[in-house]
Amino acid sequence: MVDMAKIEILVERVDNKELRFIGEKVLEGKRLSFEDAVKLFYSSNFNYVASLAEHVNRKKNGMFAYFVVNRQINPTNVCIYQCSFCSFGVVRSDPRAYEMGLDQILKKVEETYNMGGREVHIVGGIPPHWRYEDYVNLVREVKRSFPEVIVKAWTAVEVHHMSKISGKSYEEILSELKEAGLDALPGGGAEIFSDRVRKIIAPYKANAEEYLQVHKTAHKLGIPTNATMLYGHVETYEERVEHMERLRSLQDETGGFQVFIPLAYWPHGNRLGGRRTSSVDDLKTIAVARLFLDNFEHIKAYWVTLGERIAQVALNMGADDLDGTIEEEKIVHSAGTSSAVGHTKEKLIKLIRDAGKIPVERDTFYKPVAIYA
Ligand code: V47
Ligand code: SF4
Repeated sequence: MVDMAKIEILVERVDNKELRFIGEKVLEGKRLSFEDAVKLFYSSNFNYVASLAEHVNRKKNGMFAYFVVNRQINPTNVCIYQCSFCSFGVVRSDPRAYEMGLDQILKKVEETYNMGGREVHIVGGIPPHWRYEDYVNLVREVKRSFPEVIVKAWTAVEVHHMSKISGKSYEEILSELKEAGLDALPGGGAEIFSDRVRKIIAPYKANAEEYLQVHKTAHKLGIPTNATMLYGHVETYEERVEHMERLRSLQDETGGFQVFIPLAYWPHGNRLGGRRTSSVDDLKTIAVARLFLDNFEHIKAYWVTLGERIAQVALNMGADDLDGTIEEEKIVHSAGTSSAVGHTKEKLIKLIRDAGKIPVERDTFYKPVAIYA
């Protein structure tokens, strides 16, 4: 746990000139450069980086840490894109392929609603046979049946695909989805923006410019969105910072991002393979994100990819949010994560309290629903 009174002393006494310079910038509230963030990634002074990040987090969020009572629904795992890192998406003829009917989806939303759930997070594969109307109607039916539930649905990759199959612009599509009941866009599909990395891990789906353009259009229409970064595979530290820099620039323009979510790569059951990165790398990534993304209010420690214990530690190293109860996570579980598939609200409250923070149940837009002091 960081002793906040000692942060100035920590900066003053750090034995590396460059790190001291970065620390001084942080204490003065100045923006870090690309080079600063790369230096933090390469630094072996983990405690220093984490302490600075938690200093910034406490200035922004005090002792509060957020969670939401939500459910993830993945209507289908059939996907035409076959990204090499993904263990969830399969071709239609694969014996693991599934597709939920509307009744099944509505039943899941009803269960969530009856449990006091605030949010449904709906994303899936990109099936070859879905029409544009299928995406819009699903949102419409969920909202019509449960108007109080916040619908966070379809990644920028899905919106870009809708544009390809319908010939409509992002603006037309997002306006129609909004009219049907869409409240927010999740952050999935960003992966790593670098063309070099995308060629290896996701050559066919929406590219960086398209991802960012969808989010920019959503922000223009008043639809808040989240941003992710899948790290720990073939990317370099420089490519992670470049990714965050592009998000920071768009956030300067629009202010429409609510949270940044670093997603730790899990290597099982896919073509890319490799190994799971270290917990130190996970925590450093959270900390550098907190320090670099000065215009993002929230950094999520996604317990599904990090594991519950590292997510707890992250709440003291720059992160202020755990995501939610989720109920039924499929995407990262296909790739081998050892975390639970879902958690009760009580469990999330306990995880946050045991991390020394005050649990705040929130809605999708970070509006507090209850504080468990
Ligand atoms: O885009 C896929 C990632 C994402 C693997 O917006 C993998 O609030 C690790 O974006 N190892 C979907 N990750 C999940 C996502 C998300 C999750 C929670 C909250 C929000 C939000 C968004 O999962 C994909 C991809 O980046 N993913 N395969 C894997 N093997
Ligand atoms: Fe399909 Fe998404 Fe998996 Fe890529 S990451 S294969 S787009 S489900």
